[in-house]
Amino acid sequence: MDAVKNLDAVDATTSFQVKSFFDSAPLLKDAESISRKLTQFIHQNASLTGSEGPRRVVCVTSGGTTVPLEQRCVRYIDNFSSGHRGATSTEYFLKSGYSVIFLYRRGTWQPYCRSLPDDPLLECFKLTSDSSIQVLESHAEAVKSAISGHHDAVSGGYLLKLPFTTIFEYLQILRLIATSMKILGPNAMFYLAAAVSDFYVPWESMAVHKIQSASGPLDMRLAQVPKMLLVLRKEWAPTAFCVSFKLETDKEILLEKADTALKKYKMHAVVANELSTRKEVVILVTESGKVSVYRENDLSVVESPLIKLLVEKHSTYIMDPNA
Ligand code: 9Z3
Repeated sequence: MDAVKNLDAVDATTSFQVKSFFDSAPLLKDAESISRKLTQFIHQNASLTGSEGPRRVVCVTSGGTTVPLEQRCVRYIDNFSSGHRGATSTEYFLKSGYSVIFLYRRGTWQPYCRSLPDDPLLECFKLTSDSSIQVLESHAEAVKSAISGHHDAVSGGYLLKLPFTTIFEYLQILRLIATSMKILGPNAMFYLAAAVSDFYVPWESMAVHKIQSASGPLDMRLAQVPKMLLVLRKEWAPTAFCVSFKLETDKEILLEKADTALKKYKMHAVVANELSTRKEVVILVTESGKVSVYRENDLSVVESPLIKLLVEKHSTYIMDPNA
């Protein structure tokens, strides 16, 4: 019955494009080890119950995906995202009692590391005269809170971190996560803050070796990345609470685009943000309307009130997923 309903939801063209994308993507390295870690993490968390009911698990995606231009990749197209939104949101979800699967772009911001300088190893530590390592007093608090926050979350089994670089890795891992999270029913959430490429070069039509410049300007046709949000919502994780993000640089079209995403991809909420003000304000778009969410002051972050609101919306959803 479910399978019939699902086929109805995703049209044949999208299904075909999605299948071709995955069939032609380069094999995911470590797929077995990722699946093993996911199964263990999800089963362990599924067996935990707190005062609010079964423990909730959120998949937070963070950072931008790359699109390789060559199979032995020298050049690639990138999508802007520092990963600050995803890393900060992860901390607030953990604080709210969620467990987090953090799917992040290698080299981007990490949870609990926001107060550390750019090069923590070289800037926070010094060698003493007897060649032991010491934390500089100026960074001691930031280092302590990063180590203890991160250690508590990981060793407690509440935070699983999975890295990606390319669009191929991102979507293959997202599919593994989503299908593994099915057993959590409405206690699962997706918070899709990663900046995902809209266009890509299909693996089979990609140059194998470094593209040569001797032959003059480069003409290149990029294929469209199939719309995975609807597939996630309808097939991979049909009972999860799904939040996607809409990023624009032109604020005139932002809300209209967010509304379209909400309806077209059947999201439970869309977080609309403008590039230049993304750290100060976001707009939460749901079926019941639009709410502007501001950070409280220059020292606080917008993720604090945003996650609070989303946790409330998720609670309402858990009580009646079909409402
Ligand atoms: C976002 O809109 C995120 O809020 C940001 C966060 C990437 C702006 P930072 O990582 O920035 O803190 O530097 N993410 C989604 C961006 C995106 O690609 N959305 C697609 C779109 O707008 C839909 S999946 O079309």
